[in-house]
Amino acid sequence: MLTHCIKYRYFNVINVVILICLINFCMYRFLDFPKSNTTPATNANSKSSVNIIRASGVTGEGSQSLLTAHKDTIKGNSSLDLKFKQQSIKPTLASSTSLIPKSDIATEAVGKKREETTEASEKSQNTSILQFCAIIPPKLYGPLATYSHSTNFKEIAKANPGLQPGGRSKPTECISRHRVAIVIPYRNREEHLQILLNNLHPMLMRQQLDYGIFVIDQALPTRFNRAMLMNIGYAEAMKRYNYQCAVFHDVDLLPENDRNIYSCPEMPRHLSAAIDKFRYRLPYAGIYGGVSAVRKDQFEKMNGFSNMFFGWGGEDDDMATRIRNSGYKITRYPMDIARYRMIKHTRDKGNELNPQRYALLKTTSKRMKTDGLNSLNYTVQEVDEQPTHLRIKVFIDEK
Ligand code: BGN
Repeated sequence: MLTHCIKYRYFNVINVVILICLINFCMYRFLDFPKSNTTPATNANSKSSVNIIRASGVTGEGSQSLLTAHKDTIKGNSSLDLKFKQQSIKPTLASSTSLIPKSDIATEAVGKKREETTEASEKSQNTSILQFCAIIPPKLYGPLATYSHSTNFKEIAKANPGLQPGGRSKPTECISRHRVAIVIPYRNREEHLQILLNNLHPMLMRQQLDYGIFVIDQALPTRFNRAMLMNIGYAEAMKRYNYQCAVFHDVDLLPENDRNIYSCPEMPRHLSAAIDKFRYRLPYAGIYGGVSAVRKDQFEKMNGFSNMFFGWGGEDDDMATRIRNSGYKITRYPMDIARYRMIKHTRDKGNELNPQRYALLKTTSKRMKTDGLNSLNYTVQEVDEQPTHLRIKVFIDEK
């Protein structure tokens, strides 16, 4: 009798367990409880990387893609370069196909050191309730159609709500991981600037950057000095905000993929590797012109660009040598991401080929300690806060 009772009680316990399992199953199956592997992206506070990311919003309504993260390089505690390969895309809407990213997504995880500086800035911004933005911005499209029409700066600002005077913006939904100064060397190309900003602002906002646009406008009559204007833009930007990173941007290059993130990874990055003018191929391995990104500490270690290249050509090659001499390496996103369309134009007056560039390039290693940020000399003539950018007009002397 006793053994019978014990058996019966066990039987009841088993029944209760089965019942609980059934209830759990029903709740998860039919009530759509959150599942742990569908987290949209890593939170900045978590130091680990996510392997499977459901990228809703990337491929358009009704379609989802699974992105698998591959750790490319892991060096101790330093930042990781993550490369995200798209595994499968099943578009359910024909109209959404133009928004489907057809290639690798590229972004970078932030190293421990950088996270610490961002955390410090969070405190100073008094935004402690906000979380850091996801490592992979959630609203990227991938390949982009470029806009070719020029609208005035006021209209561009109107079309991009949230843009602050002087071309400043940062996400409101989260704390940006990247404080980026975008520096555009400039002279007499208003239409191109309008076209560029029309393309750039929406993309930078989707990339959830904390950024400002600095247009450095060289006064006549001296020959155009692209590299020196970039040094000036860097110096002026750093006076105004605690930027971590600078992106140097030619006014005639329009990005064709918003996965080309305008932030600064572990090594200097040549962002415009594939330009339509060069049939989307690298003209030569060491090319560094067009659009490039470099971290503050690295740029300072290299003493910035040279100030001695007046006229067209060679200043980027000089920088490529500075990068190598400082122990860095030029990195690039895959060619289907680092894509740009160049606005067609004729050579500007005052920017003729620089005949001295070959001689200058022979002396880079000797010059770089004394020719650069530490020898920068210019006069600011005007600071003009436009709705879409800060235009700084400068005079530079050609000695
Ligand atoms: C190179 C220029 C670069 C320019 C690229 C692409 C020189 C130096 C003499 C070898 N370099 O020829 O400055 O970015 O073409 O246009 O002219």
